[in-house]
Amino acid sequence: MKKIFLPLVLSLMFVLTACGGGGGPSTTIDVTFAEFTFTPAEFTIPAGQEITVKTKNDGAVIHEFVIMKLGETVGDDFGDEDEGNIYWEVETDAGGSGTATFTAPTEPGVYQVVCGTEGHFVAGMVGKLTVVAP
Ligand SMILES: [Cu+2]
Repeated sequence: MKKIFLPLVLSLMFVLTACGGGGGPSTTIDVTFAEFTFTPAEFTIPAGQEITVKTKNDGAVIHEFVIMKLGETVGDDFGDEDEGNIYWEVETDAGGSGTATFTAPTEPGVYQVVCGTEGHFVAGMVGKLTVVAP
C-alpha cells in the first residue's frame, strides 16, 4: 500500500503546484466577465508566447477584454483616444463564451486590462496583466 501511496501524494502535490494560482506564468487566460468585474482580475503570462484566452460572460451586457500597450493606461474613461493604445482585445456577448488567441508582448512588464464598453472602466472593470520573461 505504501508503494502506491507515495507516488500518488507526489503527483497530487505536482498538480496542486501547477494550478494552485501561485502566480506563475500561464499560456492560458481563463476569465469570466460580469457587471463590472473580471474574475480573476490578474494574470501572468510568458513574453512572446501564444496565449489562449477563454472568456465567459455571466453578465447581461457585452464585455470586452482589452489589453493596453505597455506604459499606456486609460484616463477618465475608455474612449476614442484610447483605441490607438490597444495591444489586443476580444469581446464576448452577454451570456456567451469564446476562445481566442494572441501573441504575448515580447516586453516584460505590467499591462493594464480594461473593459472597453462605455462606462465599464469607470465602474471598476479593470485588470492587470503581468508579462514575464519566458
Ligand atoms: Cu464590461
